Amino acid sequence: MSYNNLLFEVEGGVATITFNRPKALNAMNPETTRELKDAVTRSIEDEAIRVVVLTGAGDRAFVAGADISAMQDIAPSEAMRIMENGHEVLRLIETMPKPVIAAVNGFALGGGMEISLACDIRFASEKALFGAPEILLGIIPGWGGTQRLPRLIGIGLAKELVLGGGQIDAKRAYEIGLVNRVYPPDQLIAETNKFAAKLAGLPAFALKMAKCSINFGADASLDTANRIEIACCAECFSTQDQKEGMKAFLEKRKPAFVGR
Ligand code: CO8
Repeated sequence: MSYNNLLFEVEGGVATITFNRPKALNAMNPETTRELKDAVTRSIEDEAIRVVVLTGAGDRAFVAGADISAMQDIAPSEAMRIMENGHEVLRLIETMPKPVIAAVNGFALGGGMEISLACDIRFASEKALFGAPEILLGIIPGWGGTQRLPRLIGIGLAKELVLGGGQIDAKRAYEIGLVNRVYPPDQLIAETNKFAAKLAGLPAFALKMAKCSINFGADASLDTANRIEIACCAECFSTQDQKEGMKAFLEKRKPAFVGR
């Protein structure tokens, strides 16, 4: 599948998916959602891809939300379908067996912030702006914003953003734990790629198990979550990388991981 609204590049085990509708501040129309699902599926299936980076084209936006021009006159059933399609691809990103990093280079509003919330890690440019402006349009977040946002930053802060519809800058997003790191705009991609390359060199199966344990433990009781962790960690002992990692440590040398 070739893409009209995304760029898809792979280098050194890192796939970069770039939202590419800069004239509309990379707003997500239904075609972009379909393309994103395809690009994410490719990233899951291609063994050479170890890490995924999501970012936005241009210097203004990551994604300024769902495309409002495609929503104005739709029926509730069509709105539901758009939301279900969005949820499907965001859950795919969240649960895929490889790390996904959002490099938020500008506006991350509404559906744009929700996409970033489904990623494992968020790096932001000092120019990034986050918000849930749906309330100003007479709706509420529909791609997980009322669920993932409070889980990440807490119910009180999430309600401030969702009910108020305001925007926060990268500094505030960092203070409340919405983003992991903040960089000057011209360093965001280089720093993100540096971290992505580091992850691409780490044991792939252990990364998959770490993500799995955190994701599926998060909504479970502590006892159930601890059993999930035990099962995920035990599985790592089936890999060559576990043998190599421990052998290399004991031999005081750098490990040569093979990704299995
Ligand atoms: N949808 C469509 N077009 C957009 C969007 C958008 N979300 N955001 C920006 N654009 C377009 C503008 O219409 C404009 O196009 P044109 O040049 O043709 O007029 C172009 O991008 C540039 O935008 P502005 O001229 O407005 O630029 P400013 O610098 O003045 O403002 C803002 C930038 C503040 C980002 C402003 O564009 C804005 O407020 N955008 C809308 C943000 C928003 O409300 N996002 C949430 C949308 S709803 C949502 O995401 C819910 C998702 C899940 C529910 C799905 C339900 C079916």
